[in-house]
Amino acid sequence: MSRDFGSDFLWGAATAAYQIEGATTEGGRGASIWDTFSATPGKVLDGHTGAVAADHYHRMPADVALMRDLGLAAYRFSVAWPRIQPTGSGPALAAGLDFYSRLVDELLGAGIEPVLTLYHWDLPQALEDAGGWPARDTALRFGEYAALVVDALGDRVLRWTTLNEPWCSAFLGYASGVHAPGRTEPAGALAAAHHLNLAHGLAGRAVRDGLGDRGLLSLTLNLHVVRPASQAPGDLDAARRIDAVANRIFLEPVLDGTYPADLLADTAAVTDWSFVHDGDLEVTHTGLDVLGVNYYSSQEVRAARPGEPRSMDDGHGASTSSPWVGSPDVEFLPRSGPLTAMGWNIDPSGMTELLVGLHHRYPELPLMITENGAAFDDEVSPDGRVHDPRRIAYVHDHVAAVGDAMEAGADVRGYLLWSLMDNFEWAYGYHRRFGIIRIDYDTLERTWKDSAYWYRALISTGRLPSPTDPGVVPD
Ligand code: IFM
Repeated sequence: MSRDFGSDFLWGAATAAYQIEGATTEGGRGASIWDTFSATPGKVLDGHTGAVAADHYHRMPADVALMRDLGLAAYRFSVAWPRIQPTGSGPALAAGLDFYSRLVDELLGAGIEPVLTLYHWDLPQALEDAGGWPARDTALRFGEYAALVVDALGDRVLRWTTLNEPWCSAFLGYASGVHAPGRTEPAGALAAAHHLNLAHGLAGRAVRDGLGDRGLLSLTLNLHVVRPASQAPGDLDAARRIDAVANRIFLEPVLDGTYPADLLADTAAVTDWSFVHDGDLEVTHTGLDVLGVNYYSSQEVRAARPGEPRSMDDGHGASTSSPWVGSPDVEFLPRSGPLTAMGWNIDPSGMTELLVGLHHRYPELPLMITENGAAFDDEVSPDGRVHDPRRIAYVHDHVAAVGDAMEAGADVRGYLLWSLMDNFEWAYGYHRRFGIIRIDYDTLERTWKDSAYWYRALISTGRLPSPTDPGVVPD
């Protein structure tokens, strides 16, 4: 018997503005840090940028029709802040709001629930020029921006996510510098993390003020499943440190109204945390109606062995500056087993472990998988189809792992696959394909991969098909 997820379970797919929209100079849109970063030689593989991406800005109605054909019940997208406020402050631009308003109307017309993310990494460049996320003012501006979007779309959108993966914004953006804006300032990265938490709180207030009990407030985190290489005290401490600076640095201010004491101790040599002002933790402590969980792979860490070469296979790109602020002696062990095109290991048990762990720590908290999926080097076959059995197997095994967590008590409300379509994969440009729909970047043609037919079969029944079940494929 295949597993039945029930009729209330929300099946969908996810994307993000800069990764698919293109049209970066249209509708009055201002520049974002990713426009600047990707235009800087050496920052993105082969100099790729989001200028055209999947051209979703111009093809939106057809893309929503495609989602309807897939049978999606929900679609997670992000709003590009610089389309709404080109310089990150001031009144909303009508053209920007209009694009997302039309998207929401198309989705609702197709029977698809919009799941809106306010920030998926495209900070207006003008705000970066004024200090970026290490500057407190950026959080205040984000609260204002959130209120503008809530005001325009809150009559139709009920599911609001403030931030996507603030760990990446803070630590890849400001510590290792492999993401925009590419700064390498460990103390600034910790300040950025706090200001992102504050921004979440301010935007959360805007959502609650605008929608009251109708709205569902969420935050999406890329929580790290970090296992110690052994039970030796040093290795256990390595895992604890990474858990603090990757996971608890966001979970606790939002769900408990505190910062972890061990995190403050681990990072005391880097900063005194004086950027946390009186009253801030009341703002960050919003509680959540649902926590968004992004999970792709797991990691193994240990205390660095003096005199031995140090491995830093953390899956977040090479840099001479570590994203692991306050943890200079932690080593990330090389990954084993079949890897995805990102070099990430495939570990569905990590999904179950993560969800069950969250359930034990926060028993009342509903969870939603807001991203899970895999990049592989897909090819178009001579038959014109894209056969991607490894992606199907990956999604199959991870959805099963979600089911295992639910059986163990975790309150998981839905699964949003990353990604609906191939897109701009940040520092890797278009060289990594996560979509279940293939994008031909020369013609911008959309082609269903085998995984799209398979996922449609899953959605239409709410039951997990065998990974070898092709679904209903047209001749
Ligand atoms: O493409 C990204 C997405 O923007 C954020 N989460 C991880 C995905 C795959 O790397």
